Amino acid sequence: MGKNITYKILEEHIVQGVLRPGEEIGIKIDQTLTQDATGTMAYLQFESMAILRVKTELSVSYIDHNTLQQGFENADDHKYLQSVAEKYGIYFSRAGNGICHQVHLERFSAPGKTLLGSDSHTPTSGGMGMIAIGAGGLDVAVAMGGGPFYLIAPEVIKIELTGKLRKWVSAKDVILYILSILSTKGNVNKVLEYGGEGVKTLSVPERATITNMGAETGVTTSIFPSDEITKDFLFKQGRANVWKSLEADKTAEYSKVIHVDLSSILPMVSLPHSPGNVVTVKEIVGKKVDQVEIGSCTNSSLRDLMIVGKCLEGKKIHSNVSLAVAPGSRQVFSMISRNGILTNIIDAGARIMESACGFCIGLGQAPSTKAVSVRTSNRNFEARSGTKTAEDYQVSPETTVLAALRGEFVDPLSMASADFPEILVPENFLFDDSMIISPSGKPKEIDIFRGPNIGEPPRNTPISANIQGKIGIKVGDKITTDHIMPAGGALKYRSNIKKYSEFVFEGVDPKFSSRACAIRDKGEAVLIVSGESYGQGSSREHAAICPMYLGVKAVIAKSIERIHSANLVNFGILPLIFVSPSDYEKIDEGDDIIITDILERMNKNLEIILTNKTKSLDILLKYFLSDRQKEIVKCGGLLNYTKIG
Ligand code: MIC
Ligand code: SF4
Repeated sequence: MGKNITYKILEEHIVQGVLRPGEEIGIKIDQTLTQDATGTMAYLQFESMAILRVKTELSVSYIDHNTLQQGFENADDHKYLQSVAEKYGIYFSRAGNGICHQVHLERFSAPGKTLLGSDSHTPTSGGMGMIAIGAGGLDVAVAMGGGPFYLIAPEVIKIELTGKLRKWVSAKDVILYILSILSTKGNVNKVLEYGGEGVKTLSVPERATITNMGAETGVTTSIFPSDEITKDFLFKQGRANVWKSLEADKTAEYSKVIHVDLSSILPMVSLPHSPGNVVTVKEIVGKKVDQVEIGSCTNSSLRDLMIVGKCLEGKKIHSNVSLAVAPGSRQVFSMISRNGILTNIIDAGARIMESACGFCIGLGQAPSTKAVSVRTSNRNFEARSGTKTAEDYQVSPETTVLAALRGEFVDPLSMASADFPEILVPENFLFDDSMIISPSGKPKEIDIFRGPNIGEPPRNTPISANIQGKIGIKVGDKITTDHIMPAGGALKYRSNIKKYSEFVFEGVDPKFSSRACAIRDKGEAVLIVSGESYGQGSSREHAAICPMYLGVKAVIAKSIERIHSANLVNFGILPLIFVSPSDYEKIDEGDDIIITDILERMNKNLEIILTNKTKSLDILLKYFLSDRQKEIVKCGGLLNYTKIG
């Protein structure tokens, strides 16, 4: 039997376990990336491992999230990260150099390698034929220390692409279409592997748009083959030496095949407030638009901004629309400034943002009350933009630019195909890595800079045999990590757990944090109850660390998403699942509960019994934990388990 690309790479990297779908395996990680919002914790954890130099082939620390610098905190964190990078052998991409995923694709990603990143959109590099996975910062710290990364050997779904996209339709529409099929839940421990003739019609940045937003389906990662197009992209980036061909065998097996005819894809949009809420743009034509934001790691490549700039040439944006454009990397920024495209964008009336996450993470550009904001980004959760009443619609660059010009949604397919701007792939990309600082040759001479915002990562205590406590909050389905740990203005407290913990569930129930503290301070455990797909979205381990700090000992849900579940385990919080989902109705906020004999039942692989003392009834709970994970939870988290620090 032939092999698919995913298993070819996994086979080359497996160091523990048996490579069979559903089994836990440990793999060697070749490259890591961190960004500043998750990076400070990751490096504090790395420091506590007392390792002199990273053991990966390549590790890069990016500054791209917290670049607003209102107050000293962000700038201090940047200095901390720079000094750690220089000391421990990590490349450091300075603020302004671009969004981690875009820069990594351009300058570092390499076919056939593994990449672990402390950001959920790390699969962007899957467009280059890598196994690129998002994880919590602690997992990345362990990988930097040379430890394996553990995952469930995935089921591989093939997305068989045929045909060619029509003019005015682009890669974003493809991934939105796939989201309309797969939705944002039920795809845990799967990989989307692209193949078929249609692959050859897509450039590497277009493939990366697709693998980037594959994250919203909840899969482990997405991957494209590495072919002549990959080779050409790498050549033009001055990196042809890292290219290797990577294809699935003709007889490769997949758990499922989804056929997508690119020529039949229509312009798509994800409606508020979920990326999976997808319809065709045609269905909302004429809807008035207040704000247009172009950028983010999904759609800020040279190709995307060239289309935008060409469409804006000699035109002015609609008087009711505020348009902001953030090029994904300094490379893109510099190239559009030299070829006149930036002039078109400026002259049309756009506001030019720095090459960073910015509006996508709610740092700046919050829309007006009840505004319709049209964005090229990947997450349109309620309030993520910074305005709770605003509605975020996610579309392709083509759809955004037409909305900016007309002040309303326009179906790009209503445009003449002759009017679609022809984009020539450049002969060469302009690469200048001077904003990427190499590690120091004299690490002993580097002193780590620590501002007052940096605090030690807190630890959990080993789990006790019985958990006695209260349900601190009961939430519904699809609770994202943005709900649990909001970003935006609070993002600057990422290195200060005590302060950041005050924001847990802020948009859902602003009293949660003080209520949880009160329960914790009485010596009781806090528990969270949730519906389906708890912890969707970002990889931020703060959605586990801060609840842990508030005394949360277990999350009880109908289902929990992959990265978040792993983060809970890493910080010693039990991820528990209702055996019978209807039991969700039998437990409420404020209920007094007790869970007995946890350790013994886990040792015997028995289901766990929760007694709801308030309602005088028992509820059966299960857990999907490997033996290794059980030990981690018992110890109170990965730091205790590995006896780090
Ligand atoms: C996001 O898009 O939500 C983020 C901000 O990039 C997060 C990481 C974080 O919360 O720091 C992610 O995607 O993992
Ligand atoms: Fe940054 Fe947005 Fe991409 Fe997250 S999704 S890495 S916030 S650009």
